[in-house]
Amino acid sequence: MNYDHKFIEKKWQERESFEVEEDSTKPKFYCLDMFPYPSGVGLHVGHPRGYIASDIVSRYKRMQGFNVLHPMGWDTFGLPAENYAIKTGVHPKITVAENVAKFKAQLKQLGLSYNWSREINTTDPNYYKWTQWIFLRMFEQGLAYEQVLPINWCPSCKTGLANEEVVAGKCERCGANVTKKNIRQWVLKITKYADRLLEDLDLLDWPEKIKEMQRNWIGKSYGADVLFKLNNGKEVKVFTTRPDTLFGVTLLILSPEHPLVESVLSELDNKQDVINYLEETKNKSDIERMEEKTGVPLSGLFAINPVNGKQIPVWIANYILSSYGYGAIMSVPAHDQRDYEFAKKYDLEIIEVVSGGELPYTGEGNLVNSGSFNGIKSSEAKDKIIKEFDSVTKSINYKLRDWVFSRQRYWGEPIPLIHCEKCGIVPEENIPLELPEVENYQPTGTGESPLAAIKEWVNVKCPKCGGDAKRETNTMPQWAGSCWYYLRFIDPDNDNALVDPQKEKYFQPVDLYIGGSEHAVLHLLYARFWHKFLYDIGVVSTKEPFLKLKNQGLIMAYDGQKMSKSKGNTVSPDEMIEKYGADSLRLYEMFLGPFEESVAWNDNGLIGTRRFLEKVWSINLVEGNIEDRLLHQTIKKVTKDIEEFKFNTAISSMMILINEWVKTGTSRENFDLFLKLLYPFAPHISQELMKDSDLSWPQFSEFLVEDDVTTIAIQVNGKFRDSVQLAKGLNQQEVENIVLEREKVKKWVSGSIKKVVFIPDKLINILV
Ligand code: ANZ
Ligand code: ZN
Repeated sequence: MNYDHKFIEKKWQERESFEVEEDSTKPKFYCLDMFPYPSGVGLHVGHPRGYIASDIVSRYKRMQGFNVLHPMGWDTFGLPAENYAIKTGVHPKITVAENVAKFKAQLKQLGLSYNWSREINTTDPNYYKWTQWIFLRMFEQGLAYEQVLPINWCPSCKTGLANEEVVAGKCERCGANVTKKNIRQWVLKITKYADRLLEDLDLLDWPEKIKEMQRNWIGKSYGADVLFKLNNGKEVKVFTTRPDTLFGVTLLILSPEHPLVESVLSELDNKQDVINYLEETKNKSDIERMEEKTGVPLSGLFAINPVNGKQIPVWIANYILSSYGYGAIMSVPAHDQRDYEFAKKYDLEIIEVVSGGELPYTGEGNLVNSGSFNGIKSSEAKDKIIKEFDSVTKSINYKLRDWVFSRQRYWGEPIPLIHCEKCGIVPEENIPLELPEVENYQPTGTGESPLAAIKEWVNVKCPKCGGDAKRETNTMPQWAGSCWYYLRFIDPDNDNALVDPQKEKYFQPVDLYIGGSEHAVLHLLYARFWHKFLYDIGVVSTKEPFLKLKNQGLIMAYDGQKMSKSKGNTVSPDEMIEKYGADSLRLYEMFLGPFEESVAWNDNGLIGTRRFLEKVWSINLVEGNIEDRLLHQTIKKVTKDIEEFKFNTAISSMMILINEWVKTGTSRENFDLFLKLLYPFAPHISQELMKDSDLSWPQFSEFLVEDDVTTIAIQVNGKFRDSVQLAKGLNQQEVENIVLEREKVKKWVSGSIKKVVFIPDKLINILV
C-alpha cells in the first residue's frame, strides 16, 4: 500500500477533536499561540512555525495526562482592513470574515490540535463588549484620562500613534515620517504600573532579550531633580542622573516645546532667531532632529547654578526631548557626549569636574573644581550634593510614557463614553456599544474619526441627566483586543462576566506562550499592564498572564530575504501540503534548525522529511519482542528535546532510529512505541500506523539506556589531542579505525604507527 497522505490526513483531521473542560482531577496546561491578524493574502510557510511547535507541545502534554487548553482566535481590528475599505468600499467586516475563513482552512490542513469551539474574534461585539468593559473599569479608577497632547501623528494614516508604534521615527504601519500634532486624546496610565511591570519580570521564564527590552523601555533611572532660578524670576526644573557633576554645568538647555519658551519670547534680545528656530524644528521628525544637534541661545536670559551661584546661559536645542524628564537639562559638556558635541559646535564653556580621562569623560572618579566636594568619589558625591542643597532632590525617572489609547479611525472598538455639557464625561454602560455603519471610511484628517460624521450615532441623550450629549468618536487602538484575549478562551461564551472566576483559577496562567519577538514592547507590555489591572480589581488571580515565553525564528525565503508577497518569494503551505502532506511539512519546519533561530526555506529539505515518513510507512515488522537499546535512547532523547524546544534534534534522532530499522526491521510493540514519539510531530501518519490506541507518552527503560557510551581520550605520542564518544566495549581495532579518521588526530599522525596503547573504554595512545 502506498503512503497516501491526502487520504490519511483528511481522515484523522475529521476524527480528532480537542475539546477540553475544566477538570479538577487533572493538571491543566495552557498552551497559547499569539493569535494572528488574518491578512488578505493568507499564510506563507513562515507563519506556522510557531503553531507547529505549540501543537507538538500540546499533543505531548496531553499524552502525559495534562488537560491541555490550546485555543485559536483572530485579532481582527486594525488598519489593513480599513485601508482596504477606503480603497474599495468593501466593509471591513466582510474582508475580515473572508480572511478568517481562509486562515482557518489553512490552519486546519496543518492538523493543528486546536479547541475550535473556543474560537474568538476581537471584532465580534460579544467579544469587544468586554474590551469596552475593561476600559470603563479603568475610566472609573482614573486610569483612563483625557489629555490634549502633542502626539505622534502619522500624516499618511491620518491618525495618532503610540510611542511603541513609532519605529526609528517612522510609522510602524506605513513607514511615513511621524510628526507631532496637538490633539485631544484618551490616555491610559500605564506608568502607574511601571515598578510592578519591571519587578515582576523576575517571575517570568522569558527570553532574557525580551525582558531586557522591556526593562529598557520602562527605563527606570535614579538621579536628582535640580531647580534652576532664572534672572526673570521664573524657575526651570531638570532631571539628571549625575548630580555629582553639578559644578560642571555650563548651560541650561530647554526643548523647543518647553512651555517656558513661549512665555519668554517677548523678553529676548534675539526673538526673531528663536521664532525661526522653533519653526524649523517643528517641521522635523524626531529622527531628523537626532541627526544633527542644533540650538539657539535665549539671549538676555540666564540661570543660576544652585550649587555655586554661577550665572549660566539658557539655550534651546533639538536634542532635548520634550517628553523625557522635564524637557530641560543641565548641560555638562565635560562629562556627557551629547553636551560635549554641542559645546564644541557652538564654542561653549567646558569645565571638568570628575577626574579620570579624556573629555568627555563619562566614568567615575574624584571630583575636581567642585568647591568643598573636591577629592570625593563621584559615586559618593551624588548623595552628598543632594543632602547639601535644597534645590537638589532625589528623584527617579522613567522612560515609559502613558499609553495614548485613542485612534481617529473607524475600524476599532468604540470608546464607550458620552460627553455631556452638564455632567461631564459619562460612561456608556449599555455595552457592547457597536460600531455603526458608515458610508465613508476615510479619516477626516482633522483629528476626528469617520464616526464623527454620523450624526444619528454621535447625538445621544445623556444617561445621567437625559439632556443632549455626544458620543466619544475616537476608537481604541489595534492592541486593545489582544490585551486580554487569553482570558476569554477560558470562558468564551460567558455573557455575564469576562471570565468565570472558577474557570479562571483553573486555567490561568498561560503556561507556554509562543509568538514572534517583534511584540517585545508592544503587545507583551500592554497585556501585562491590563492583566495587573484586572488582578487589582479581582478579575484574575495571577500576577502575570504568561509564565513561559518562546519566540520562533523567522523562516526566510530561498534568497535569504524575508518572505513577502511583494517580493514574490513566498511559499504557500497549501501547495506543500498538497504535494508532500501536512506531516512532512510539520516535520520539515521543525527540522530546519533551532527553533529560535532564523532559517532559510528549501523545498529539497521537505523531500527529505517526506522520504523519512515513507521509510516509516514501510518498516518491516518482525515476530517476537526485541529489546532495542537505540529505541529507548531515542525515547529518552526526544522527551528531553521536546522539553527543551530542540525539535530539530528530536527529529534527527528519530531518523537515526528509522535508518537502523530499515536494515533490521522491528517488532510491532517497538514500532508502536516509536509511533507515539512521532505522533506530536506527525500526528496523521502515526495514528494511521498505530495498533495501540492508547495515546500515552512512552517511558524509556532506565536499564536499556544506561550508560552504554563512554568517552575515550585520544593521545598521540602521549599527548592529549582529542576525545570521542563511543559505544562501550569496542575492541582496539574498532576504536583505532574510528580515531584515525578524525581530522584532529590525522594532523598529528604522520608516517607509520609504531605502537598503540589501548585501555578499553578509556584511552587510546598512538605512538608514531
Ligand atoms: C546632567 C548630566 C551629566 C547627565 C552627565 C548625564 C551625564 P537616562 O540615564 O537615560 O535617564 N536628559 C534629561 N532629560 C532629558 C531630555 N528631556 N532630553 C534629553 N536628555 C535629557 O538619562 C538621563 C540624562 O539624560 C540626564 O542626566 C540628562 O543629562 C539627560 F555627565 O544631566 B544628565
Ligand atoms: Zn448629562
